[in-house]
Amino acid sequence: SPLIQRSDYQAPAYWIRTADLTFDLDGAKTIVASKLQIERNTDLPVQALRLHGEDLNLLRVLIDGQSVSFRHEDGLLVLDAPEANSFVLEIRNTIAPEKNTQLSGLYASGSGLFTQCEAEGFRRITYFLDRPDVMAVYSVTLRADKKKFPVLLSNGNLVEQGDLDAGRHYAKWSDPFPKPSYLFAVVAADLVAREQWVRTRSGKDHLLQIFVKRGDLEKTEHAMNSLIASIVWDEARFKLPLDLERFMIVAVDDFNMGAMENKGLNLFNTKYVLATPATATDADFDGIESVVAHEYFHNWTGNRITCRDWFQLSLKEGLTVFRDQEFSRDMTGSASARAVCRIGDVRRLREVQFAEDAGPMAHPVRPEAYQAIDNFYTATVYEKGAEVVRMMHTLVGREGFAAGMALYFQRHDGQAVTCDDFAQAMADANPSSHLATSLDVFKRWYAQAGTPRLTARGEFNAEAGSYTLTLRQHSTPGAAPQLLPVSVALFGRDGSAQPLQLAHESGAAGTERVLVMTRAEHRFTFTGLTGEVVPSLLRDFSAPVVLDDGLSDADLLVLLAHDTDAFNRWEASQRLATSRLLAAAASSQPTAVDAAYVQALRSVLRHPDLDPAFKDLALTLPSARFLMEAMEGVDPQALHAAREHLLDQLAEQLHEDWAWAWTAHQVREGYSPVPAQSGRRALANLALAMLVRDARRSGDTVWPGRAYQRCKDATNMTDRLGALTALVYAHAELAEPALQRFHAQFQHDPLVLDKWFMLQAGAPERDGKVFARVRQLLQHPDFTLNNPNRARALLFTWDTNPAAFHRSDAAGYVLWAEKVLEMDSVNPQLASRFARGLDRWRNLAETYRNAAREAISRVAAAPKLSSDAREIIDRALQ
Ligand code: BAL
Ligand code: ZN
Repeated sequence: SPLIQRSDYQAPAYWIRTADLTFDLDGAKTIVASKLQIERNTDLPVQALRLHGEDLNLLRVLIDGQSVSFRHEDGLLVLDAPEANSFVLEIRNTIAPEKNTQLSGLYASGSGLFTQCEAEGFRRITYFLDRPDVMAVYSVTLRADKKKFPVLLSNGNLVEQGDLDAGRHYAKWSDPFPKPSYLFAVVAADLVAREQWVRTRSGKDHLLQIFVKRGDLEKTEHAMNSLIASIVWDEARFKLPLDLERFMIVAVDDFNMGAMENKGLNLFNTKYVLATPATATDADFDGIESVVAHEYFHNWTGNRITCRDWFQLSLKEGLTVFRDQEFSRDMTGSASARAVCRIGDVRRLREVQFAEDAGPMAHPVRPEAYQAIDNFYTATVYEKGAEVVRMMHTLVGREGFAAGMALYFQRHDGQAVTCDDFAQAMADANPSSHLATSLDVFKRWYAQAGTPRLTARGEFNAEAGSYTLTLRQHSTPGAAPQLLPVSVALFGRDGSAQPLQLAHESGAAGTERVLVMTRAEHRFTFTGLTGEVVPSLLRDFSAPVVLDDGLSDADLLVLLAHDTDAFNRWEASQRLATSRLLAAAASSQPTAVDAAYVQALRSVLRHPDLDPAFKDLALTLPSARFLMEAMEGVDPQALHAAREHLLDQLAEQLHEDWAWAWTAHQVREGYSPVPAQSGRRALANLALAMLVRDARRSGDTVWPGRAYQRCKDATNMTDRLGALTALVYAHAELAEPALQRFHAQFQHDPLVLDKWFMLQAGAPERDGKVFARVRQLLQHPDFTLNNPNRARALLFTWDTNPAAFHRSDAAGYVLWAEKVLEMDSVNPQLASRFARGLDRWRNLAETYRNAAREAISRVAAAPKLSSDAREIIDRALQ
């Protein structure tokens, strides 16, 4: 496929004003009749009408009731320009949903039919101008067998329904809001709904519905509560009300994404809808809350104002991720739980997005070119995009940001716009902010790929009582300096926060402030200091950069003990761990851990005031994925061995402390997925994992026995899975019987079975056992590549498990190549995601690198490869 360039954007030659669609729904053959009111775009020269279409069987084409000639060119249906500037185009075609294993367009899942149209799935339903800047008003008639498909849904409002001959029935839906085709949706299935009426501030009543399979209704309470909370929050924080009479969520088993924000009819991966304490973990409950919110928030940021073209994807995704992150933080109800959310977000950003930005798929938040747009639903567009919005928020403040949002909607409601339009509205609403005065510099965040590096060095002048901080940014080669908000505080060696008085300023000084960099180098001198200070920089991770602040262990221990910013306090724990792990991985001898570090961790664990959720994060070592990005020429086996060895030592030396932590953090009240409980469960589970690990050394049987007992009698999934994880990760003897029990107990619950696969594929490798298990599980009767959740649970977990994937005998890479090809023939979007498992192959040590190149080349040489996978593989080899 050709490369599509952002600079080639042209307005559409035709507009589609209304789309009147009729579906005769059937799994084997669905007939689609489309009647489109089209207007020529008179700003452009007269040209042929070119319609997108893919895997369609065309029956007829009429213009104003007359049949016309057409031709196929480059996958487009081409009609000579009609004489009239305004005309009606009628198309009739068929599609085969049951054969659609790609899960894009109209497809079958179980006994139902569902759609996924973003980004370019609508063209797999009928011929259309399938681009986001063409917005039409849709009316949809659905006809189907009533027994098989009792529920018939589409966007908007139900205007009519009734019975037809021969056991069939119909429903007519009409959506008053003009929308791009990617927001279109249809569902025909045997479903039941949880329903709830809500009244918004204007006094209007709205019907909320969550549709699921029979038997799953009791699992929808949390999703419904999350939806109601999202509606309330968006109206309170941004004055954005629900604009629909009816808001529907439908859960589907087979789904490529997490969920999809179709106007008024969100489709959701069951993973982000269904939860009960017995089947879902605390993390699952959080995931549901954030995805329900995310899709709901899209109704304004995405649907009311949409993207002009797919290069602007972050316009809606970065902004909506920022909104859902803010929502989740606001929902926690405490400062420390907010920080825990932030740490989780940054952890994902650094593990996934920083790696992406350093590899062959590196691209700016607003990409310049793509071959398959599906490949650009990335951590960069989503998570880095959200950081860009967060930096705006930092620069203009909470009120200023709300004003910028208001101006954005005032200017662009109902339009398809660009990232520039958003930034301009934010700047115009805050004219004296750094964002407005350095807007061009700020907008480099949209244009430049790569993670900037920030070097900070401080010098204390005892005589002057001053501290000079020099900040230097190093962008990737060829890139210009970016605007960086650097949040800073200074602590005395005793841990006391110091006033931040800049040399030229007068007036009262606070103890935290944001320094704004717009150039490569800045120098700031703070005065009025009485002693040496330790800088705390980039507080709350105020910019998505890699920081080199040159702090010593002694400095980091001050921050770990005293920093008032929980993020940087956590960061200190990670830095102390990282330097030790990198040194150990580089050494050929097992490295003994130092007492000062162990004591610091003990102090955190035993701290009377720190939140258990925070302790869990601070005592969890950085992941191998994170560490691999801090190294060059990575030997994944050596890194894994170093990490395991450090864990073993922490398990042994903190044994008494872990035992205390386990006992002290049991939750005795009834289950609720609130931070006050989930933090305790997380810390208790970490402690249990360490105790079972240590039993391997000591031969103790009590802790593995306790874990096994917990697997049997836990009253919630978080505790049950925590105990099972402890056994499996420690390769305990009791792991096998516990896994068998778990499978027997949950074999009829696909989402829980996914956890069973994931747990085994993600276990720390030991003597090749995990890899052997993955091979075995690929043959398991419950495994299939046709269900994306299941494929992800096993294969995507495995290919991010460093020592089980990166093997010195290359067998991991051989299996990877095999599975990329197999998956590609079923579901290219899924395959191209999986193919990214070797993105960072050039950063591996030589033997791994050579073997990885060979495996990628084998995929590249395959005679048939989808354009999705082709793009990933070609870029990997470039
Ligand atoms: N728009 C695709 C799914 C999501 O980001 O919500
Ligand atoms: Zn989204």
